[in-house]
Amino acid sequence: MTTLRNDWTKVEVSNLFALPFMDLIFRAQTIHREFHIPNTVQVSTLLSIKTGACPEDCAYCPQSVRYDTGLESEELLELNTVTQKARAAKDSGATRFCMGAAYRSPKPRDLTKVLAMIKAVKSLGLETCATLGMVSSTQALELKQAGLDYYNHNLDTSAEYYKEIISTRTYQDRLDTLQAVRDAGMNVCCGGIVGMGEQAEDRVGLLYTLATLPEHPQSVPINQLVRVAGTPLADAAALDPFDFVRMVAVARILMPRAHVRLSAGRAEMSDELQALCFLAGANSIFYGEKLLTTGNPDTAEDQKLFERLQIAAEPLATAARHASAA
Ligand code: SAM
Ligand code: DTB
Ligand code: SF4
Repeated sequence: MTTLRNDWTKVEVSNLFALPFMDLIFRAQTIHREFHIPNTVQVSTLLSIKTGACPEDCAYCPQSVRYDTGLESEELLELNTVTQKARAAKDSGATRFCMGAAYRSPKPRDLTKVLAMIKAVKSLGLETCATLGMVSSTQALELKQAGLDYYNHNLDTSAEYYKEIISTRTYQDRLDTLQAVRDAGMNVCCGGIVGMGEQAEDRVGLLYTLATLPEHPQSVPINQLVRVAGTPLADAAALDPFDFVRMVAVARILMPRAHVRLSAGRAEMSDELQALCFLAGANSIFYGEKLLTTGNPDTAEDQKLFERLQIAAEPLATAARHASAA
């Protein structure tokens, strides 16, 4: 019996990364089967509800106003557009709909509109997720009351490397938002990005911080950097794919109950590499031809991959700690 632990040390995390690859994968898959239904993957669809012109300076992000990435900005979408997209996502097999906005933090007028979107998406029988930047305790409670099941807010990297990536808000700001979300009783979706030029110790540091939060995030997205021309990280060195798999496996071992999402970067991954990620304990994906602003595999391609691997989409709400009423 594996027990859930929040007292991991950095040395223990580092030792997991140092395991021979096959031992690491074996251990991750063993724990995976203790806590999750095998051959099942949770399916989420993303929609950018407000695109670009973001005041923050996240070095990886095509939506920052500071970098010329050729991206066209878009105001907050109309409610109708969002419900249409959510219905389409449900019809094509998604069970969770994640709405992303390029905000530092939502302004009251915008939040009111987003609350209406959450209510509408929830009423379609989908799980709801939003990522709107920093939120206060009051805002988190408003989101929860509107029916938000998950709030996504990533730590992105280790506390030490963070300063190299973002200067416009601190690691502590991020931890404060995560606390507000937890205290409001929502499920926390929090992970990071690999391939930003970080050292091995920064990957250790990120997973250590996630696994020693007062409660493990219910959802842990592991993103491979999408290198977008015009961003400071456009020319970051390519990642060794096995290092990405190691990241998934260690996340699985440290946070056994969490859904670990094989997140951004799938468009550049082979089917075999994705299968290895599932073997290492990934059990959630973004589904649909677009992430927020960059590409994702076609739905038909993903359906074929699931068929070839005999993977089934996870039924609604098996993951939620706090399933809010529709
Ligand atoms: N503006 C909000 C915020 O930053 O909290 C929400 C949207 S933001 C785009 C959500 C997350 O997307 C970021 O925290 C980051 O982890 C991820 N992301 C953004 N650009 C990415 C890229 N080029 N490659 C991989 N992940 C990326
Ligand atoms: C997460 O961890 N990854 C998603 C979601 N949460 C919001 C975003 C990935 C964005 C990739 C770059 C883009 O499409 O703009
Ligand atoms: Fe803005 Fe979020 Fe992109 Fe940072 S990651 S620039 S906060 S949209």
